[in-house]
Amino acid sequence: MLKKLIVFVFCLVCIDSVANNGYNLWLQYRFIQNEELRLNYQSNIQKLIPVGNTESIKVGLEELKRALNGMLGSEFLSETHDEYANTLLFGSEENLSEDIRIQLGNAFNEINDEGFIIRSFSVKGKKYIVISGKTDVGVLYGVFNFLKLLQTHQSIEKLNIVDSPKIKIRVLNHWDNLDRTVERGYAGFSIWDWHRLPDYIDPRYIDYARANASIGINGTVLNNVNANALILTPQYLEKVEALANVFRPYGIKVYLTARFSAPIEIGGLKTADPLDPDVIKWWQDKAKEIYARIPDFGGFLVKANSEGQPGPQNYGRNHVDGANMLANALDPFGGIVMWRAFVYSEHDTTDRAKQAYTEFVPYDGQFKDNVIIQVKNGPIDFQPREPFHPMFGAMPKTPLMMEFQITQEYLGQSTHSVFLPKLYEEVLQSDTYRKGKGSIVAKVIDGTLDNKRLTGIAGVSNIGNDINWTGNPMLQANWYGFGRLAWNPYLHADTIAEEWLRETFSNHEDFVEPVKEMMLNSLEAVVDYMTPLGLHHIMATGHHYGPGPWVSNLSRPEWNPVYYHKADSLGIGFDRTPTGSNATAQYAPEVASKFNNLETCPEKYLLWFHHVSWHYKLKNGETLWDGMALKYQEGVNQVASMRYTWKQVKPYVDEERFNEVDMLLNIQYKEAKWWRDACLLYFKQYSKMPLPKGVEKPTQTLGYFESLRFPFAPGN
Ligand code: GCV
Repeated sequence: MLKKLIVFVFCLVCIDSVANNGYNLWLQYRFIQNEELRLNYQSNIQKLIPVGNTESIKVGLEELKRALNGMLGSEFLSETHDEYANTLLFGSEENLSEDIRIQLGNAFNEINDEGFIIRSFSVKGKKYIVISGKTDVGVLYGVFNFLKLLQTHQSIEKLNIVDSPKIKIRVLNHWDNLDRTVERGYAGFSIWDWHRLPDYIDPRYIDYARANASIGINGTVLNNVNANALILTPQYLEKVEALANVFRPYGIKVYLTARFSAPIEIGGLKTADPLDPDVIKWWQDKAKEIYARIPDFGGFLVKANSEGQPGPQNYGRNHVDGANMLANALDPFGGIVMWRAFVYSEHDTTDRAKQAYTEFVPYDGQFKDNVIIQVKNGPIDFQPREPFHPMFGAMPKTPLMMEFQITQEYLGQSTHSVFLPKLYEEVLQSDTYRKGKGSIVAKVIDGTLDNKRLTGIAGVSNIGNDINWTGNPMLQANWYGFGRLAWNPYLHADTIAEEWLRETFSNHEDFVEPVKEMMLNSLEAVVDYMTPLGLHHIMATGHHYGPGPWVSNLSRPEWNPVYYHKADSLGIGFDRTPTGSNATAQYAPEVASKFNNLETCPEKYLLWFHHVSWHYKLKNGETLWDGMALKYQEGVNQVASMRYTWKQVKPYVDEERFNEVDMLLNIQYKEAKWWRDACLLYFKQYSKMPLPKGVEKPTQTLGYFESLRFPFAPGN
């Protein structure tokens, strides 16, 4: 007992004395206190043998040394180990000796070019752990996965892991501007120091690449989709080239957003008409120029004819004309075009939720092979909860890539601890019924539903130059989780949360279990205190920080929250059934009928699809008004319990990160109450019903909430 106590106190001292600002993300490589485990790892890895001499192998070796020294004690890997030492060997298939290759058997047939094999075996009394793949980048992914085993304290005695990414293009989208502001960024300024590039290579670029490679992200779109054409000038391409050179060993390709009007703005042409021969030639020459600098350049991401961005429609052309013209320019070099489907028009008076589908679905099958359409997860815009985008079930002949938002534009920004893999999982598991039951979105995205060759997934980055990268240590989990789901869209949020917690903070069960639960419940909490029961887009104007259900005076109808909630004296909600906008008709009949029918429509989407009376009876017997008010309260209660949980795990967390998360949870709690009070006071004007028992009384008036202004809210 005494011994246990001493060990416990020692542990506390260790944890507390190590300052941790979160910069190292999930690549903490903490010293393994458990001696038995540490000795076991040490005896299995006495010698490191890199096979091959490429940059990817070299960075793999550096990572292994850094990690093993951190976890197993400094410099335990002695150069003097004899040839019988147990060995960790890593290299690609073609560089392995025949003896080693034979041990890996047919495993190479089971992986793709980015996949890896980790296998342990003994030959003549000597133990081997071999990490291999078809390419050196595959090997690097294997190295990071091996290190994950160690970081999460798993056995390395009988290893036989064979794994490959299921999606080909796994990219972060940075909405970073050239002046280093970040659109919808809540973690400081852009990490791209354009002014000092190309000569100054910030070490952060390397750490960014390490972090991405560790979760299998293989591409980065460096600049904002609201694009500046200057990025395509030689002055900036030189800087882009420098970044591409840093990222290459880590398997990360660089992509750029292409401003459709660039031929005019930087090319001196009079038009950007995609069918104009001079415009076509301008883009072909631009592609040639880019590839001369960056031979593995990934391609372009394009936001066209959306929210004021220029596009082919400015010239009477369509999305196919625009995307295919750019695709033709990139094709000779193997580049792709990611063409965004986030479009809605002020001139279209139909439901905004229907517009992307209406505009794109007729073009199914008309895009070139190297075009992929990037579709947001839901039909409106990254709300705390949306049903899946109907386009995922409607374009069998066109590659569609998922766009998730990792940055929390509408989910409390970086002060609210929300674990987004829960949201991603919900979308990926949604059934489109396109080919009958089981046609889930994950199968559309990984291409298996329709045998697609080009597959992709994008996450709008939450990274900035804050020391902890994401402005809140808990939100690093969303970058991590996006990467893990991009690698394997069938993973469960539960698994991801657990891995991340073990790697990032502690393997102690008394830490992992409660904090995992807190993370897994955090999405429902934010949905409840912001937009329960299918409410959506009732955030304040512009910056989207805080509630604004009362806003009704913006120039475009679909920018106003009142457009979405439609509260009136009879009830609340947007009727998207056949009696209303009929947006449900864009889904497969099985899905449409489920959403149309009040009996079968999941209550989490109730007010997304239906306008119902304040007296409507929910499944639990409560009236809609009471149920809604109680949901708002439940969201607040959930944050209270998150705060409590966090306080309980103080002994397992370093002081710096503990305090930071603690303070942020306090802000979240305050803001959850703000959301509850402001929304309930506002909706109460229509329901004219009292707050049910159990819901706290607001301490401010509606007028007070309406008067709040945040002229310098970030990310706007
Ligand atoms: C980059 C929303 C955001 C915009 C963003 C846009 C998009 O409307 O508020 O900041 O612009 O989505 O995804 O293009």
